[in-house]
Amino acid sequence: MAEIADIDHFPAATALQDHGFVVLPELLSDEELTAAVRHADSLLHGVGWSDNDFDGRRTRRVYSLLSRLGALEPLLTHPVVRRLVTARLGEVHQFGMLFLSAVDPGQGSQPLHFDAGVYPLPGEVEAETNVIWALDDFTADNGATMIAPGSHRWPSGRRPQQHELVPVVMPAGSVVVYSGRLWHAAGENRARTTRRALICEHVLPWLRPADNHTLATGVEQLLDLAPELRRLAGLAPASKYLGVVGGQDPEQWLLQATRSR
Ligand SMILES: O=C(O)CCC(=O)C(=O)O
Repeated sequence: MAEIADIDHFPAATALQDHGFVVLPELLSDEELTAAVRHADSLLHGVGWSDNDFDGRRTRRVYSLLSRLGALEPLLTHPVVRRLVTARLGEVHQFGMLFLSAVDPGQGSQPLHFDAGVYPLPGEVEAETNVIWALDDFTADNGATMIAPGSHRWPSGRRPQQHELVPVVMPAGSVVVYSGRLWHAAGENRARTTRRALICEHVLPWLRPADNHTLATGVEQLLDLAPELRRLAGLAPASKYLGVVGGQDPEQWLLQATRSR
């Protein structure tokens, strides 16, 4: 089983660097977890199974969450997770895909992959650091994410063998933070209950994120977000010359444009 780190006595950032993942157990209070699960359920309500083998034909997914974060917001801004992601990607980075994933009973294993595989970059570039929040207990039977520890350092083309995979077993309210180069997949759900998770990708600021947050969220709702989230949604320029609007910081530009309406 995947190692569970005690953040107080274990350098989580070093574990993430060395093993390609770190599990932080029970970061949420009971109240935060209950509220997050209730909100996740309201978003998942009425959503059908995905229509493709990768997302899972017995899996329900909700994408583009920024305009309806509700009680999921504290998970996206959790200080320990933010610190770890920042340690990997630097102060300025942005969200990749953000989604809820409810793996229902009968769902088989997801195809193995590493998330940063969408970017044609050399292996030594740490382009992406991702986060899976367990909204249910993750068990070896109910579809806990399967990971191949250390695979973030494997040469390109090496794929995990079955015996190299371990389930990320963790109680609800815990989180696994992992490198975008770590091989993994949602596990098979052989249990009778659903495994719900919030999955948050983070990528370097000069990459195109998997989701178009500006269009998906809408300008008015971007402005309603907390400044930290707004900038994670892509409003922070990567540099003085990359990601600007007419030479200006997009957030400042947007604030001025809406003020002068
Ligand atoms: O749900 C999970 O455990 C992992 C999902 C995943 O890796 C993905 O869809 O890219």
